Amino acid sequence: MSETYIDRFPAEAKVIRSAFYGSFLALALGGLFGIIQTLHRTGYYRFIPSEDYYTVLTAHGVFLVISFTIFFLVGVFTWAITTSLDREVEDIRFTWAWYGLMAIGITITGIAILAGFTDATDISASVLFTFYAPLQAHPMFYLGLVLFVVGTWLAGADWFRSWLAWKKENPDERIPLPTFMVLTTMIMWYIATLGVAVAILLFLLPWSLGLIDNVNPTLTRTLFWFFGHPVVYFWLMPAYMMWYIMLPKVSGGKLFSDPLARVVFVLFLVLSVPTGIHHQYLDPGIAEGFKFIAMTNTMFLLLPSFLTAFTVVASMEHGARQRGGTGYFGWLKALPWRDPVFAGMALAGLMFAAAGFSGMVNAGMNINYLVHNTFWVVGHFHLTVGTAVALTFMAVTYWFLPQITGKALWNRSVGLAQVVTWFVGMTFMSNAMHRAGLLGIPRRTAEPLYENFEFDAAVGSVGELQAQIALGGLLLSVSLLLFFANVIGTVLNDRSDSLPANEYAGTLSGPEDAPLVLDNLKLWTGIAIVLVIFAYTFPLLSIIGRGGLFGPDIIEFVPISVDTLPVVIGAIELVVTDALASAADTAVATVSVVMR
Ligand code: HAS
Ligand code: CU
Repeated sequence: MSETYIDRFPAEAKVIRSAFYGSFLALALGGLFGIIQTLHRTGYYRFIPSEDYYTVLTAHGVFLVISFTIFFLVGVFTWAITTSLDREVEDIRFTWAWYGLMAIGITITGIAILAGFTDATDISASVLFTFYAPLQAHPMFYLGLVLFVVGTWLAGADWFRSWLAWKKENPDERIPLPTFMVLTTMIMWYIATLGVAVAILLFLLPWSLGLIDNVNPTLTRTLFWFFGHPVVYFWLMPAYMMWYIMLPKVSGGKLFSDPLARVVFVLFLVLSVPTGIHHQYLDPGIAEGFKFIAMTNTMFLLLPSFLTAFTVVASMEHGARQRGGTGYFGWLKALPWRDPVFAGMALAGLMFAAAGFSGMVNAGMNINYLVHNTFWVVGHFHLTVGTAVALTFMAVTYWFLPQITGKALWNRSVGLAQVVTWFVGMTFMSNAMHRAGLLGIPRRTAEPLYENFEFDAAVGSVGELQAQIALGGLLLSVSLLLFFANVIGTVLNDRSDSLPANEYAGTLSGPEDAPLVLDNLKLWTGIAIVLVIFAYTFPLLSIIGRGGLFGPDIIEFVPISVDTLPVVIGAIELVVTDALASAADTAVATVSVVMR
């Protein structure tokens, strides 16, 4: 491989470009709404009526976490599949079809949201990206989301198809790592989106169309979070993919361990879904025992991120030492900090270490009561999806754009300034948001400082926190302007013939060191499904039993736990006995084989 991506795959480069441009358009719109609401909430500059705040917040959320992230990642995944299998897509018309479906879907949803700003039509969808009932959106909002998600399903089918075709020709080869990452992520996504598909198709859309009178809000919320937690890994896993296959290369070295990377993606596949109830610790209609199970699963789910921190930093250190770095920490200086691709990803990783910390706080059932629905949570997700993911995507854009356009990056220094500004802006904004949350300042409102109520800051003051949040928001906006200047400058450049080749990092310990079972996708899918069944069957049955399939929700008063707990304990007993029995069987069988 010594050619650029566009030389080798001109047709696919076109689709990826369209996906990226769609993604950047969403980023621009989402960013614009972001600065409007930062200035509004902090009281620095208000020009929208507070009634429009929910519309702004919905647009900010949906455009950024649904359109920006997912359009970008389908581009990256198409690149990863074609590059690592060294194979064109099976049918480029099919690829365009899923892209088209996604684009049409999100346009319909977007129009439904933006129509909320005008009284000229009844259409509106100010329901936030979580679209909890009883907030109701115009049917267009849900319909657009359905089309968008079906588009992503077809995209997954496209990538599976490529892999199966490749496998037929290479029956004895290991799945190339980037392809492995795409496939495991997509299986996770198929399982996760079942929850939101049921919530929309069975309940929210018919309700919004007037076909049914009620929904059960606890049920639709639970189905939302069935999807809403794993969706965060749908954003994260492509960023992790770039940390595994691109960061070591730009650091000047190789990936420390391919087998560990596979383990990480398998763990995400298996554990991402049965944890969603950790967003509902404060929901009354769910028994404490079920919340406890979700918490336990969440704590296990920290493992793949800890493994990632280890593997990725070890790979960076290897790169730094290849570049002449020495000492316990001195090697850090040998890293290519002036390269925006490297600096952006490394700073995103650094931020994610802090994000993981606030995630662990969220995940603790008892500490969650302190931070839930406060500004703390907003701080948390601006470090995760807003930095670990978004900053990684912006940084790798500086590598991808030349590959898919054949044009040199407009300006590397502007790129470097952009990633640093993002990091600094987010440091101000997120840190202050976390602190504001600890004071009890709520999220999701235009008027966070209630009248006749004093928020007591232990250190500093509420005014100082507001100032930091506004300053952070401004820096983020500047960073976005720099980003778009670079994208536009690059697109307007002439074609260049001195671009680097389309390559990703080699490995120190390669796939030959990974046990074969890791590539057994059927096995991991099976385990993932079983875990989901365990984590969700009883909570869902109990929610439906109490509130009815179509509402009207909570009939009894809360808290509930006593009557559902024996069922759970009974079920656990059954499973454990079963597991022990089959473990014993396997042991006997293995021993007899070994003895023979
Ligand atoms: Fe979260 C709420 C728990 C990760 C996103 N999360 C949210 C919401 C969003 C979100 C959007 O348990 C709000 C939803 C809403 O609107 O209500 N989250 C966790 C946990 C993790 C976690 C345990 N979240 C994410 C990621 C997200 C994301 C990733 C997006 C991409 N989160 C929660 C909980 C809530 C929640 C509760 C509900 C709160 C409530 O009450 O409402 C874990 O996955 C985190 C694990 C991470 C680590 C860090 C490992 C460190 C690494 C860095 C390596 C360093 C490098 C660089 C590479 C353990 C990998 C080195 C550089 C050098 C220079 C050396
Ligand atoms: Cu979560």
